[in-house]
Amino acid sequence: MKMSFRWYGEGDPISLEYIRQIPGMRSIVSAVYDVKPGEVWPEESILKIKNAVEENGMLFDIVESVPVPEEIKLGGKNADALTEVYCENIRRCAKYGVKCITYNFMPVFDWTRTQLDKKAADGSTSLVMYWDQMRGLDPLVDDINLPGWDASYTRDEVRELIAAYGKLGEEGLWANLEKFLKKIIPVAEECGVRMAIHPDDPPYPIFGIPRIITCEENLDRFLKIVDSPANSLCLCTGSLGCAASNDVVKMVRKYSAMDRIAFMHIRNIKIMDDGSFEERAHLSSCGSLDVAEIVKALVETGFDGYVRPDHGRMIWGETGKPGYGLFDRALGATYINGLFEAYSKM
Ligand SMILES: [Mn+2]
Repeated sequence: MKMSFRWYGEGDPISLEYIRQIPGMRSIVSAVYDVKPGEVWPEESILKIKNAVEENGMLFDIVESVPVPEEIKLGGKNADALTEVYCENIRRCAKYGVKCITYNFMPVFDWTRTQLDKKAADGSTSLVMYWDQMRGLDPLVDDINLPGWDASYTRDEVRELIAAYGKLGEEGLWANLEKFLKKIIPVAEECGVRMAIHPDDPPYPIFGIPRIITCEENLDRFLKIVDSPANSLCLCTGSLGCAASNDVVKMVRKYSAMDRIAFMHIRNIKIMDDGSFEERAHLSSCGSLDVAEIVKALVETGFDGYVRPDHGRMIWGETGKPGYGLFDRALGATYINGLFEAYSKM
């Protein structure tokens, strides 16, 4: 297991000097943030991250994310040219030592939450999605501005995108994903990179927008499209786990035994009776997921990929990027390290 920590580059209020002090921290998960999706990453930007990370005694060998432009997901007229750019970014990352690249195939918006700073009884805050805050919203009518959604789109652009995805449907999205994978995976294989797709978060359709990386049946289908370790999963326990129908421990055991998990995002969530969910501390007893059983499954299947503590709560008065403070993610890393050490020695 390779422990890692996400770092948002020089603009991140959490410094590499602090991250390196978390026991067992091996790798930094980062990306080039000064170019738009669909553009080639300047080599000097990749090298700059690598140098900063190595000066702090860690490795920059995992990227999250190289974003997939909407036009690729929609199969637009520039999809082929943009896929070429994507392949070039894989080659460039590999040139500077990157071994794993995470991405997602979520239409329009990445993760969806209704509040980023919900206060818990202990005074900590975390991200939540409450259905009573979601219901009744219609993105084709309302001026929706949920936290975490790309604010750079105008309301008309959002409407057009949602309409286009509605027309495309799930099977259309699968077809565009297949086309994309068949181009990028051979390139990844050639450069020794494992591509790791992040599941949809949450793993069900929202506002009628299709979502496909959601459940065991669909992950099986995804992995069969290109049957290669270069075509792998970023198994995010918190994303898959907020659908109660997903047996996350079973999925971890199965895909790790198949050597098709390149990257683990480990965090805990609490599912409420109506399907709403709250992000919680990593400890099994704090949420709906048995994090100990998840790590046990990884150890017993000889997991050798990357792990990072995913979102944390905001605690001890820390402010900053919701989900990405230092303190609770450091606690998460330490807890996960403890579980790995314990199960490895049993
Ligand atoms: Mn995740």
